[in-house]
Amino acid sequence: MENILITGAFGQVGTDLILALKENKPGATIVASDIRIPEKPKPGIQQVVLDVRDQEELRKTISRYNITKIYHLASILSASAEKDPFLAYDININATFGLLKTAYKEHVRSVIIPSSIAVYGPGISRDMVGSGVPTVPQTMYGISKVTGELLGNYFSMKFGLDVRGVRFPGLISYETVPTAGTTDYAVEMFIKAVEGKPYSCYLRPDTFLPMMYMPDAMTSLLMLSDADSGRLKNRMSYNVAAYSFSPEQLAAAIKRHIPGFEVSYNADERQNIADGWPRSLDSSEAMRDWGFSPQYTFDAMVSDMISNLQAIKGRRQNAV
Ligand code: AKB
Repeated sequence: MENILITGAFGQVGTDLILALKENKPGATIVASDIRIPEKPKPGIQQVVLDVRDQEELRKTISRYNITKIYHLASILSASAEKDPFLAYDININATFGLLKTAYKEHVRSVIIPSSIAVYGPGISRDMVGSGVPTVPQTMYGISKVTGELLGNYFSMKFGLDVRGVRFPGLISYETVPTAGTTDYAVEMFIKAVEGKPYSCYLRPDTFLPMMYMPDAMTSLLMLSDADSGRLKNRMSYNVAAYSFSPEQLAAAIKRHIPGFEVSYNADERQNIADGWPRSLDSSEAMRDWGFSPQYTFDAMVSDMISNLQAIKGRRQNAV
């Protein structure tokens, strides 16, 4: 039976991963750790306060729960990393190295570390970017994600620790509001539309970025984690994405459901980050090696997001 530790468990990906693991891995022990945990314990999981930089606390947690697998999600995302690159280096690089070292020493069987489209940098052709395209990022987040990939490969080769990773595009979800990335505008736009408020977008209207709906992102993580190791030609850097769109295309799609919705555009420093990232990804290796293909089209994602956010709003109104 698996005993699974999630770091950064109450962020955007972790919140959905807890739900996905509960559904797909019944019987597994799920230990959700984060620097801050919800006051009200979530049912069916263990909640642990853990600063991922504290290797001794990490070691104790692994040992106490006899952890067999770690999803290492604790990370400072792109926009926050540019505001505090030293903190980002510490959490994204130093703590990732510490986690891999501790996982190896404590005989954890496997570690999954999501990477990001941020590994790519300016100077490449930005369309249908494959995993073999050189990764020369100019942001601290991108540098840290490339380093995480390289460290994962190193620990796999040198120590036989089974480390795997996907390069995520922008992720769209309704469970948690992301606040530290460059692709977060998409979730913010949905939320404002459902609240009946206008939205001021921090990216130019024509900024194309690869994106994916969270249920597909969860499927990709679980499929990669369960994939036969012999089939993995590329351990740490599987591109996954579903579609690409720009803010103006998303606004138009939302307006088909909520006609009065208004969006204005005021690009800020996050535009520079987005301009260095791919416009679209080639995800064919994930399909070839472990059969991943996303289920949600752009239109299906937009409808599902709006109906889920409307349901959440309704529940909140009823609770008042
Ligand atoms: C971000 O915008 O920083 C993240 C990412 C693409 O990794 N969503």
